[in-house]
Amino acid sequence: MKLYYADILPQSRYNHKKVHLILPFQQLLFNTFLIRTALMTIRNLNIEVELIHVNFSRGENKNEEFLKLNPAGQVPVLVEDDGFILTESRAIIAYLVASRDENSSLYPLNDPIKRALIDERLHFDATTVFHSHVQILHPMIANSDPKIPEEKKKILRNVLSVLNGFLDNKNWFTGESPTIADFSILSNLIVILCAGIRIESYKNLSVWFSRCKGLTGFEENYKGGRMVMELLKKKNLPPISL
Ligand SMILES: N[C@@H](CCC(=O)N[C@@H](CS)C(=O)NCC(=O)O)C(=O)O
Repeated sequence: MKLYYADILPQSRYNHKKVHLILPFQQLLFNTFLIRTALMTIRNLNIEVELIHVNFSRGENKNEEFLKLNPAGQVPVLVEDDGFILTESRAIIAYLVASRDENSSLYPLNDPIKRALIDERLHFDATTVFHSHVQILHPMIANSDPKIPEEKKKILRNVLSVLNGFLDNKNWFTGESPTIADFSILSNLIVILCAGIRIESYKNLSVWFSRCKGLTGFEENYKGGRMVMELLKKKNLPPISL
């Protein structure tokens, strides 16, 4: 199995020696956390993967060979040894669990309701959590402008409240054990935290985040998120306050 990915820091992460890539700022925030979610799932399933670096700055994600794998020209792309190709990070993590450990509580195949709740959270993450921070960070970094319109802050505060509510009386987003929904939301939340946003007032979310520190692959994921902090500093932008 191979995983096509892109990285953005000059030094290698994920033990891949060939990673020497700095992407334009506009791409940066969209880039890494989807890969981190796929990797966290891979680490938790303890499966082997060959990481294949795609160099965006050389247009490798738009060349003919890559577009055969993903016509959208995006990573991550998963390629199985038998030629099966899969794109979309959340589809990839669900497939990884289903194909490698059908009894895993990370995405229980034999429990349609639990699985549906995990899918519900994954869709909320993809459609709502993702945009709530990208719509703030992307223009801020691209324009080196610290001003954030109040309505954008309100959207993000609301998303954090909703996430906090999802965790009422629960240790994890869909119950008493972590699932791929937690992995996916965690990668987004790491971006939010590394941008300087405080979540202490969202009690459930804050406690959940501390709990996540015990997950396999947490450190690697968090390390990837710190580039947001580095970027804000590099551009002389203050930490975001909501
Ligand atoms: N919905 C897709 C989004 C994939 C995506 O945005 N990938 C970024 C990097 S993480 C990318 O390849 N960007 C390059 C481009 O869009 O040209 C997913 O969840 O996998």
